[in-house]
Amino acid sequence: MKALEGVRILDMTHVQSGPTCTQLLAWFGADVIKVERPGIGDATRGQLRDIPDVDSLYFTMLNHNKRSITLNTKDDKGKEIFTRLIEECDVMVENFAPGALDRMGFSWERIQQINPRMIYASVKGFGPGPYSDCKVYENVAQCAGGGASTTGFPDGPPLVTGAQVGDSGTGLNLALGIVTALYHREKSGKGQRVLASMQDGVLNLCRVKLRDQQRLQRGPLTEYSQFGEGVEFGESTPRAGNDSGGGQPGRILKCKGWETDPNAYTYFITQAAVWKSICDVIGRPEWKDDPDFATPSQRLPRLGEVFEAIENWTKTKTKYEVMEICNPLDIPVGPILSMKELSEEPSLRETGTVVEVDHPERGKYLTVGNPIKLSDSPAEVRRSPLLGEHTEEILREVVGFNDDEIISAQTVGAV
Ligand code: CAO
Repeated sequence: MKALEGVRILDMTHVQSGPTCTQLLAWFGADVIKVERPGIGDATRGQLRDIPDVDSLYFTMLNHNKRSITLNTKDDKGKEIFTRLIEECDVMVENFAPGALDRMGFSWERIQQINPRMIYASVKGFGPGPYSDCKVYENVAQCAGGGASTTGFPDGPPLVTGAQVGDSGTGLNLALGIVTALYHREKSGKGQRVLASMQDGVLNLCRVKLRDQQRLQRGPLTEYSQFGEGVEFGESTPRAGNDSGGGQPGRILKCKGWETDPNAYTYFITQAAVWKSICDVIGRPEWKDDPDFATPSQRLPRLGEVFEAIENWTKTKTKYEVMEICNPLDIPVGPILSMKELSEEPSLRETGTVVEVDHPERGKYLTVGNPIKLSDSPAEVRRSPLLGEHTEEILREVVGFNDDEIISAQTVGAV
């Protein structure tokens, strides 16, 4: 039995943030019923298509283990079916533009009347406040949540990151909110409203940058490279390039082959505890006792010189050789892995983090499996549903319709 078996989710999500949340719940065993507009479906089915007329990888990789019902929730008959689904489900999840469900006639008050045990969970771009009405996509959230202003190099423009911290990150927050509310319902018997805003989610992940904002008022941030370079600090947390976020200085350094391979780099952390080993490895044993380099505070103004010496060594090794030499000495390093390398890495296939899935229309493709592993509830990744693939099954099983009622709903275009 899976951890969330018996939990039924009414999934009104689309695009990325909401679907990542409900996909996770489905992997944990919940029955996720994805509601989509008849004939249209989730917009991502047709976005960034690599094969004509076949659900895109964008869609398939975000909607595994779900069932799909098509339902026009603006039509009278559709509203009646939707009401029955609210009665029968434990959780409703949505990430429409603000107010969309209210406009359909399903406000939180109405949902509570229909099913007081319902947990109603939403992703929105912003929480209550001046921007609560705005539509938001990933990069907007990264910019509004502090990610972009603190990413990039100090002399360059703000940058967004490839990690989808606004969408998938907020999806994770919402999933946690939902299981917490389910746990609370066990005791209270009542559902509740769960809201995860993308701005809040990104800011939460930028916590250390708000820490630095406050430290800045008491003096320069000595672990930032710009300190050693004599560049003055401004009023807000600056972009730190590839500086390590913590108190252990680190940078991305070139490795053998960097001239032709854009990912022949390693991250290298000069952790204080292993400084002497670092000096030996890079051929600078004299730095162990040099009053300019022996302690972390002596090194901080000279990080440029330190990392130049380390890079002169890493450039003679591949990123994997750097790992092989440094790991046994407890020197924290990490190769810069490309998507190609990650997709081919056998250990990720073995743990189910990278999974090959078979789809009836597109054939085999790779996806990222459940990043959270439960010992008694392993995730099995099943393909995403075709549009409306389970409409009749759900109308019969969950809504309780007979053949005539199904035909009648089809005839009026409600499903
Ligand atoms: N039956 C009938 N109508 C349906 C329906 C159904 N089954 N499913 C959706 N609709 C309707 C909605 O009710 C809405 O209609 P109204 O505008 O008349 O109320 C309409 O379809 C479109 O919904 P939307 O405004 O949410 O969609 P959009 O493509 O214009 O905006 C997005 C997309 C993501 C910008 C917006 O949904 C949003 O800001 N969501 C919240 C933040 C979020 O999750 N962003 C991350 C997205 S991933 O990058």
